Amino acid sequence: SPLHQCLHDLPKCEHHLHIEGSLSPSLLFRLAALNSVPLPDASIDPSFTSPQTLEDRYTRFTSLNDFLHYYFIGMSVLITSADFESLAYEYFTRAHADGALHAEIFFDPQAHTHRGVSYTTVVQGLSAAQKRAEKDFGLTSELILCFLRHMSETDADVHYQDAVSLGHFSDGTVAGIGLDSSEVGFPPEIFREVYASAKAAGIRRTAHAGEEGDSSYISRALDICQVERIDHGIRLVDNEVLLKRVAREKTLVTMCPLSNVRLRCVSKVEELPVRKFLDEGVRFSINSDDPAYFGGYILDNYCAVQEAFGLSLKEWRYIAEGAIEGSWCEEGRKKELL
Ligand code: ES4
Ligand code: ZN
Repeated sequence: SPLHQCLHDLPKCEHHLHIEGSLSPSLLFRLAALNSVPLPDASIDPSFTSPQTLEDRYTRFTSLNDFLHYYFIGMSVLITSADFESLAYEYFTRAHADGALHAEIFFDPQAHTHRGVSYTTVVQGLSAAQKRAEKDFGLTSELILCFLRHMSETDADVHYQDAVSLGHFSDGTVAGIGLDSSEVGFPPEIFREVYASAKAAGIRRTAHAGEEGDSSYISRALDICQVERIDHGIRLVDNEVLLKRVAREKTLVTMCPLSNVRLRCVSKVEELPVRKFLDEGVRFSINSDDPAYFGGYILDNYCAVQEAFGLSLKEWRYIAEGAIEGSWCEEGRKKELL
C-alpha cells in the first residue's frame, strides 16, 4: 500500500534490538545441529519438536519471564564468532530491507560467558557483521553492552571492566551500556555503581524500565543510574509529573509495540501511549526488541502503530526526526540521516 511505502521510505533508526532476539527458530535448529548443542527434549517441552512448534509457542508468551526462558535456551546454540557474525549480518540485511539507516543493538555478554563463550568471541563476530553491513548497505550501527539484572552487580562490573580493559568504550567498539532481563524485583539502583563509573568515563547509558515494572523503575533509572534513555517506558503514563520531565529533558523512550502485545504488557497496540507521547512532546522511537520472538521487524512495528493510530505524514516525520536526534551516532551522521 502507499502508506506502507511511506513508512518504508522514512529515515528510520532502530534503538532497541537484542541481537540474540533476532535468532529465528529455523536458524536455532540449524545451529543446534551444527554445534551439537542439545535442545530441551520434546517429550518434556513439545515446543522443541520443530521450528514450527517453537514459532507457535512464541505466540503464547504469558509474561517477560516466560519469554526469557525461551530466549536464553535459544541463544545457547550460538558458539563461534561466525555464528554471531551471521546472526547480526542477517539482522542488518533485514533492517536495511525495511528501510532502516542506522541501528543501535544490544547484546548480553553474561548470557554467553556463563556458558563458556568468551566476550571476545561475541564482539569479534558482531563487529565483523557491522563492518560488512556498512560496506554493503551503508547501514551504520553501534553496540550497547547490556547487563542482566537478574545477575549480581559484581558480575555486571566484571564484564564492564573487561570491555574497559580491551579499550572497547574508547575505540568505539561499544557505544554504551544497558540493563535488561527480568525487571520486577531487580530495580535499577542495584547497578548504581557501574552506571556511576560509566558516567564518569563519558560512556552512554540506557536501561529497560517501565516495561513490566511500575513508573518508579523509570524515575530510579533516571535519578540513581542517570540514564540518558529509557527502554520501553510505557508505564510513564501512570506518572504525569515524570512524563512531563521526560518530555522537557528530551529523554528518548524506545518503544516496542509488538513486544508489548506479545508479552501482555498491553492487550493491543491501541493501548500504547503513542498519542499521549505526541501530544506531550515525549521523544520516542519505534523498535522491534526481539523480532524473531515477537512477530515482526522494525517496519512491521511502524505499520502496527499506523494501523492503531492513523498518524499523519507530519507526525511520522516528527517521530523519525526525534529518533535521529536521540541516536548515539556522531553529529555528522545525524545530518546525513535527516
Ligand atoms: C528483553 Cl523484551 C525484553 N525485556 C527485558 N529484557 C530483555 N532481553 C531481551 N528482550
Ligand atoms: Zn528489550
